[in-house]
Amino acid sequence: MCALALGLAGEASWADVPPARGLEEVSHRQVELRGGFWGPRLKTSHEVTVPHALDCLEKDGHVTNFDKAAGLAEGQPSGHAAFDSDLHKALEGAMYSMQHYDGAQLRKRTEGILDRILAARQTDGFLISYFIIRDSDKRWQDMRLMHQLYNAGHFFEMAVEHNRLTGQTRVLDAARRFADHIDGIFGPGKRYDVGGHEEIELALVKLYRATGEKRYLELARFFLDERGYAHGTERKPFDPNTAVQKPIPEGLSDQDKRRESRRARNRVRNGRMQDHKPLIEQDAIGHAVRAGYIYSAMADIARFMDAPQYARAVEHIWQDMVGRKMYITGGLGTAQYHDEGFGDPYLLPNRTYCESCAAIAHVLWEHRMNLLPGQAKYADVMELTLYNGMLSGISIAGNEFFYQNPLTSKGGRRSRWIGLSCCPTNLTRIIPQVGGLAYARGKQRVQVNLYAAGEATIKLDDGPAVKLAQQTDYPWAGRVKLTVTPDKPAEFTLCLRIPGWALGRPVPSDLYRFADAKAPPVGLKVNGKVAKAAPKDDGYVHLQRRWQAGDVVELDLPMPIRRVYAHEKVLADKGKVSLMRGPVIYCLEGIDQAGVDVFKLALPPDAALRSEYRADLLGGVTVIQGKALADGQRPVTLTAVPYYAWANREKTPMTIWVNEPPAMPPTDK
Ligand code: FUB
Ligand code: ZN
Repeated sequence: MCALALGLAGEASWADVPPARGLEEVSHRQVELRGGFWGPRLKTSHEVTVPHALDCLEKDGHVTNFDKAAGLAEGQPSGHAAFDSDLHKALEGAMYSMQHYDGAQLRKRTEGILDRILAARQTDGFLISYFIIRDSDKRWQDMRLMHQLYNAGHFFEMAVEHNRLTGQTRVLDAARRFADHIDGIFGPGKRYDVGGHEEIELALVKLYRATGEKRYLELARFFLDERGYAHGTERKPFDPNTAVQKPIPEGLSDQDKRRESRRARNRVRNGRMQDHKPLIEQDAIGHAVRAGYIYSAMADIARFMDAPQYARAVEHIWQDMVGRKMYITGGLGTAQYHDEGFGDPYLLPNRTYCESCAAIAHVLWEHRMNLLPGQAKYADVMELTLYNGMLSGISIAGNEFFYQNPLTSKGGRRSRWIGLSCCPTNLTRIIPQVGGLAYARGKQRVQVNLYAAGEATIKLDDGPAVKLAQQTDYPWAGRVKLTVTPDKPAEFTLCLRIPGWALGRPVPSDLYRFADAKAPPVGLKVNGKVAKAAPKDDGYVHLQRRWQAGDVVELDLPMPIRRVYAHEKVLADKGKVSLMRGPVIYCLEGIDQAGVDVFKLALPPDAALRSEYRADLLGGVTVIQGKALADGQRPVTLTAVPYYAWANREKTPMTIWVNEPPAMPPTDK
């Protein structure tokens, strides 16, 4: 166990800025996930994903871009204007990872890269390699397209994590200088504008929390408040009828024509950038990565400022998303409008977009939603997205990635790397953070959101430091043993999330439902004595007592195999069923169906299904098997594997939604 991670000293690196509302998070630094499902994944991330990401980024010129910007190398910038952000994300992932695993060599490597980044700093604090090398006079032009604030946001997030890992301030200071520079340009009475790709907003909240500097929080709020208004020197409501439409010039090359038409589309601000009207009037709309980040920031601002309008607005958006626009995997974004974004309500085609970054942004958003009012329904969706739509983005070996995560495919193969590597680098930083999603704390309250083998240390305000050890095979089995060890006997409430799936609901809306909503009873014991497992309205069982070292809580969440149906308005899933067990969504892969076409397989509603843990398969998974019909009549055995694990063997077709023939009428005998 890494002493650094469980020491409480690390928490002191947050400035003293408690949230105005809601709960506090328990940082990943206080949680060690060892063994079980996540332990090996964190280890793979540290040993394989992080070094692989840094290798690819170095090879693709992300680091030399900074050398060029520092005047230490010649040439034009490599890649897209957002290239810096990818490097910052991978470095951030390395920082998280080094909190949990020994990283002497990695530390040397990352510090070396940081030296090269910092060497490119401009005297005014500006630090984006692309604009230092070229277009220096256009630094703050074309804000819809050029990702300036997005790059800055990822730099700030990485700098905060570097500070938390090392205690050093050199990177954090550079982030502050850059944030001060931005704050000098944008804001009330200065320039009214916003970036086309949100991210800086949530990063500024982090920077505020790390430094205590209120201006950063106010700037984050400014960028929220300004969305949906005409920008320039004054603030006026956006009127789509007066949007400037410049004709595309004649005689351009195809590539330039494409770029210009993209620019024209972005000038006519549609919902793609959540900038067509004020955020507090919006539904879930537009590019799903940008959306997840700005919704996260809305929840943050509602938590750290007096801004109940953002709490109301983000809840409205959440209802729209979870009730009409989310895939059963927690994935978001259909590409209906060619914008990597949300489609119309209930329009959820299975050959779809569902970008890995969108799933990650979704996880981060649900985490913040959970902290706001402390309700389990958000952790339900966070868990669903983590185990399914997010995890499918990365191979089990940790070095291949999906950008898109469709629910059906003729055969998929993850890529070793992707040029604009938003998804691989985002996956590099989300896996080592998972421990930080598992708990939350409030006044005299410890909240368990995720069941995962490992140990956490949670310091309650004016209360004890509580060690919580979880022993569990979750998500393959629903038994969880929690050993509670406060450093002194103390009264507090241990809140255990009873997942929606254990109560007969796959999601907290009517977008998906189980064929049979009856749920077997949840078991609960405290020190061997049966306790009531009924959750309160917030979705948690509240165990309030005087806790002493060595108290043991045993939770038993039965995990029957569930058949899931989509809302009848989701035409793509009509006549189809999917399988879920615990929080895991299953799929059929051709390789497991002995020559039977997965798209022609049919699973009768009354077919018996059984589950079996297979240690030898796909890194250890529970598979589901049952009798199905091939070509409408031939009985065959169907084998379903967890969706996240698809495309880790040879390339074969895959589907989550399986045809379901009508039930056979009972025969007279
Ligand atoms: O533009 C930066 C990132 O690249 C976006 O978040 C992704 O959708 C991809 O387009
Ligand atoms: Zn991405």
